[in-house]
Amino acid sequence: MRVLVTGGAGFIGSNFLLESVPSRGDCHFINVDSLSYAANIRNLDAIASAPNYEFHRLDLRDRDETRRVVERAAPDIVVHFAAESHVDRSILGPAAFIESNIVGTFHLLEAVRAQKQGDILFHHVSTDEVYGSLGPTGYFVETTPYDPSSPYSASKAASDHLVRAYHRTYGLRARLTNCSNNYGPYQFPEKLIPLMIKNALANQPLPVYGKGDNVRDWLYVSDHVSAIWAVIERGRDGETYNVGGNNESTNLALVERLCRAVAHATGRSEADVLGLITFVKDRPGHDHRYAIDAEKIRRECGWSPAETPETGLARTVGWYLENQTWVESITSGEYKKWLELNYSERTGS
Ligand code: NAD
Ligand code: TDX
Repeated sequence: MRVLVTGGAGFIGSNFLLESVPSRGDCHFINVDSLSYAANIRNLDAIASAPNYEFHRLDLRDRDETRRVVERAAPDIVVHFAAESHVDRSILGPAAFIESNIVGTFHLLEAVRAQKQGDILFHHVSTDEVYGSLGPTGYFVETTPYDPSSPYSASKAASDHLVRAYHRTYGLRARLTNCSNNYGPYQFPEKLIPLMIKNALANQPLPVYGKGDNVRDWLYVSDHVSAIWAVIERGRDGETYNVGGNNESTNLALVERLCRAVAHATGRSEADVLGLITFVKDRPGHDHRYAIDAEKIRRECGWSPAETPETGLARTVGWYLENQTWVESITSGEYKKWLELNYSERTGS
């Protein structure tokens, strides 16, 4: 099987490849990524010279090059991770999200359509954010109407619709997964969990938006990887599968938990680390609660998460502690500019 992976140098794509390349010798993996700020090709050092792996730099915004690369790759399966993925960045600058997530997905779909597309399995990796926001009760199911709030989630919703349209119109063998918030190794520290661990280790403020009462459902990244394989191997064409960890937490409770874990791991007092929590101006259009009903993927594909919240968070804190040079290597001048842009107005500094 030839597996074309887009966005394989990002957080989830790296974890997907690091787990899949060594364990699936029957598959040849072709990783394409534009190497945006969110990517780090060094994540993949451990598999870079594996015989069943290759990398090509590709920006999906380039239609002709996308078509050429897909033609050369001749994939049996496409796993489409590539996207601009950070909600706050989409609020401060939506254009890149429209270009990469909507137009980029369109170029990829067109490139696949130009091939033996009747045979290619197109797995589209998407998010629960397309469904909008829940109140205090209830869960997102696969038939929940789309109601995206941010430019990021609207761009992902548009890409989901395009993928489904290619299934219905052109017979593309498409499958979609809409997953809740991931966490784990190699996550860029613009997202909540790695940002909080990084700041706590550096004794810097922990910026919690609003009152910290927004709820997210957290899933360890390896469980997302196993869900994608479960759908590739046992799912049905044209179907969507929600993926979640049944692990809801308010942001504040989660940050407090991370503070305790960092205090425990570094020998500092819990009060010192908890004292870094700082409430800052809220995110505009901030979705209140996400919660996933993952019954369909359990029933049809036999998937369930392997990590518990306790084991997943402990592994994640441990990984960031052991890999502080990784964090330093990716937090360049550009990252510092981002922190200034996103947080200075929030904190009034
Ligand atoms: P990420 O930002 O860490 O990685 C995205 C990767 O895509 C990067 O390597 C980047 O260089 C690449 N990319 C971006 N634009 C590109 C373009 N135009 N051409 C080629 N490559 C491009 O994101 P992630 O957290 O790994 O998310 C991967 C996918 O999973 C995304 O589609 C995201 O919407 C989805 N998702 C993420 C989460 C989460 O919690 N992180 C949850 C559900 C779904
Ligand atoms: O500094 C912060 N303070 C804070 O309170 C940051 C960065 C976030 N937050 C809050 C906002 C959210 O309620 O934490 C929650 C999680 O924020 P993010 O990590 O930015 O994730 P979210 O906005 O929920 O979106 C994520 O989950 C779904 C990913 O970024 C998406 O790619 C994925 O689709």
